Amino acid sequence: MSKKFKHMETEMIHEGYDSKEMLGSLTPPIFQTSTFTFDTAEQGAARFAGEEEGHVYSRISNPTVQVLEQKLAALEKAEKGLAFASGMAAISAVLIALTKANDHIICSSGLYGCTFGLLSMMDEKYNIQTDYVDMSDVKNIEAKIRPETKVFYIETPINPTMEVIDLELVIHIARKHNVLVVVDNTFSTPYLQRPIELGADVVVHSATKYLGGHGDVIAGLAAGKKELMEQIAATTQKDIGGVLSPFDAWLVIRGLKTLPLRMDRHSDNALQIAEKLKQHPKVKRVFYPGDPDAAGYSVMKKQMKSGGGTLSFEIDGGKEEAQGFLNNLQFISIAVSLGDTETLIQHPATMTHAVIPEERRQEMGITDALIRLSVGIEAWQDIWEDLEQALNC
Ligand code: LCS
Repeated sequence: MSKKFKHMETEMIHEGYDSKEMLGSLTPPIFQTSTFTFDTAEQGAARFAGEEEGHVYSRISNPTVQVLEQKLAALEKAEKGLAFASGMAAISAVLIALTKANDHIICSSGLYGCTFGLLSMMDEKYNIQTDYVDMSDVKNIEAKIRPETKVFYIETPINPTMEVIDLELVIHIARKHNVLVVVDNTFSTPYLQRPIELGADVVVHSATKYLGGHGDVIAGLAAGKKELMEQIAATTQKDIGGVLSPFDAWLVIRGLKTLPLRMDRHSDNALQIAEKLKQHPKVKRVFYPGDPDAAGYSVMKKQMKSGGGTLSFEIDGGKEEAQGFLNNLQFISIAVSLGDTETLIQHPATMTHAVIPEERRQEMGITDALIRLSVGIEAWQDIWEDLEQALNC
């Protein structure tokens, strides 16, 4: 069902759900059931054969989860969405479905630590090799393309270095070489950036982050063309089975209603904090795509609504100084994850990206001095006050 609203703020709230179909319930009911009864044996057979529409079993489909899948498809301008038990369940289902043994993947020069872990495992088990490439130059990408190259896998902005990849450019190369493009849109959300409109084949999300937005759920999503998503649903989603529970889908649906409000505030706050950090003598470098002085600013302006709520910065010193600074904070929580209402801070080299071997981590720009800040929606002045006192300790 698509009501074709003109504005995303309205889509977030109304798409994918019709209260008239649910006894007038304003919010989607939570269908907390594992299975669905059939009127007759023949009806069960018809549903299994795909000859009759309807639910069978909640690992295959569930009405509450379906509302979220329809919402995501509408927001990402995709034909079909799928929900998973975590961002990693979504990413692994998509990448395993799109590749076979001995295929090749080209990835952005940085990415979330566990996605790096997944790609390393796929290499070890199935000889699916990944090249990590600086995608700012077309020549770097084309130099790595082989006949076995199946997928370009891109995070933009990249976790945690906040580098921005020019999607239009990379998608153009992919089309030329008949390669699929998968974009992890976790940091931007469809409110700020819609890769499928630019020609990407699949978008994946950790809905644990901004989409859920309240630090109370682990969830993943994927969206793309109907045929491709149906293939993923029928293979890796169904048979590996990392599906989302109805209650967790409901939490993400609730989170989505306020996503535009929260994202605007996250972005405004992050810009203020980036400006302040840049002026502090103990801060060596700040990485925030919304900063007009940032290397990726023009690409950000081209493909994103604003810079988003996450930034990183290098503190003067190394691991000891970074950890000391984190320990001096008073109300900002030391925690991984991002996109919550609360400001969260973490040390990627020893936390989210610790699984990446040191040499490669350095190549990715994840130094021991790098700190990642997920700027919450509190008053930015209070966030800055805490950061400043901790830097001055
Ligand atoms: N993609 C990105 C860009 C992520 O940052 C994460 C998690 C995932 C996928 C995986 O999602 P999950 O399975 O956790 O829902 N990133 C985390 C982070 O930076 N801190 O904690 C988790």
